[in-house]
Amino acid sequence: MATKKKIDLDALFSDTNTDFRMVQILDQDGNVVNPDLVPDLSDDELVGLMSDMVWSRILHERSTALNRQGRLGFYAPTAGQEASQLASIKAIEKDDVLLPGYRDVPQLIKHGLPLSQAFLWSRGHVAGNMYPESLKALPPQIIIGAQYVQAAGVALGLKKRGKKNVAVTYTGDGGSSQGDFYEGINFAGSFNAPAIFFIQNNGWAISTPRSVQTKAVTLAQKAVAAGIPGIQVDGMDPLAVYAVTKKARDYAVAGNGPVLIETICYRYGPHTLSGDDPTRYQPEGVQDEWAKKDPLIRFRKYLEDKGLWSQEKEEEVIEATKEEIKEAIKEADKQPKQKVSFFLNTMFEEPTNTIQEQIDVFEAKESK
Ligand SMILES: Cc1ncc(C[n+]2csc(CCOP(=O)(O)OP(=O)(O)O)c2C)c(N)n1
Repeated sequence: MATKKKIDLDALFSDTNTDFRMVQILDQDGNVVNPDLVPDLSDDELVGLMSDMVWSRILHERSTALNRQGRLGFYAPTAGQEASQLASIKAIEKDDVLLPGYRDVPQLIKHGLPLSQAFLWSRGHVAGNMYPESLKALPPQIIIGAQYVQAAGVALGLKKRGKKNVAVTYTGDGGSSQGDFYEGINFAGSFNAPAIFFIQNNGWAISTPRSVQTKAVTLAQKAVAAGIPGIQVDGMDPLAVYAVTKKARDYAVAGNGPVLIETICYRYGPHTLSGDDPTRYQPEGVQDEWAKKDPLIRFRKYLEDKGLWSQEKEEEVIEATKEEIKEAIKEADKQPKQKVSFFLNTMFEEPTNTIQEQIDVFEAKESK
């Protein structure tokens, strides 16, 4: 039997990389399979990462329930993608600029958006988009792929201002077929702009399976045409996602240009809660297969073996998260109902003539 070649991260970050093997550190049973790549995280940081993933799973469960009760609006499920989302944002600094997609609300909250505002965004309330000065992020993008072009621009801006920061953006496997995707990675590559582009490959773009998304064997290899590193990582493995993101950040901040990262992951349940039914397009048993690779299961096992995690600790995090959600909903409920005139008034610093006309019409209606 041929001996398996060891993965060398430095070689993968070479811009002539043609090795797109999936980087994995923890297998699905929580065993370390690539000891050389284990990131240098303290016990507290490891516990913090697990806590963030548990927090996100509970946020997902509560958001689903609140949506069903009519207390939230738009919601795109995140369960299954915790390692891809929370471990990547953990490797990002507060002054890095985040450009999320609609499924990336957990990263946005961890980057500094108050949870109550995330709920307002879900309800379509403009107040959900009024960010604190300290939050370096744009609101979640619904137009798939569009944030890639914006991220290239933001990254170039950071570079021109001499900042040691990166722009970070996420799209899905479907988004990686958009024109904006190619324009974004190409532009950022041309200008050596410090961007980290994530493709969270969860296997489906609504009902379109990955198999018909592209003939390319991996999505990471799309980086080759842009002349930038493309890395495929196990998106159910928090340690691998963290290690690769950290390395990508160091690489970009050092002036080498952007990196494309494909995380292989899965979303449990529907695309959004707006009527999608995955049982109509996903073969039976797929979800059960992915459940065995669950990021929480493998990381729990890894931390328990180290004596860093327990059932009691997990219960504590769950209770604290539920309390945090309860308080945030109360806070969101305090926001006055959105008037159309308020919405229009926040579109431009100075309303255009036609917007002003509409503001006048709605103000007159609203004052009755
Ligand atoms: C430009 C554009 N075309 C179509 C849509 C409708 N749409 C919303 S989500 C989606 C699928 C996206 O799938 P993927 O990029 O794989 O991300 P996922 O939702 O799986 O995270 C589509 C086609 C859109 N929002 N924007």
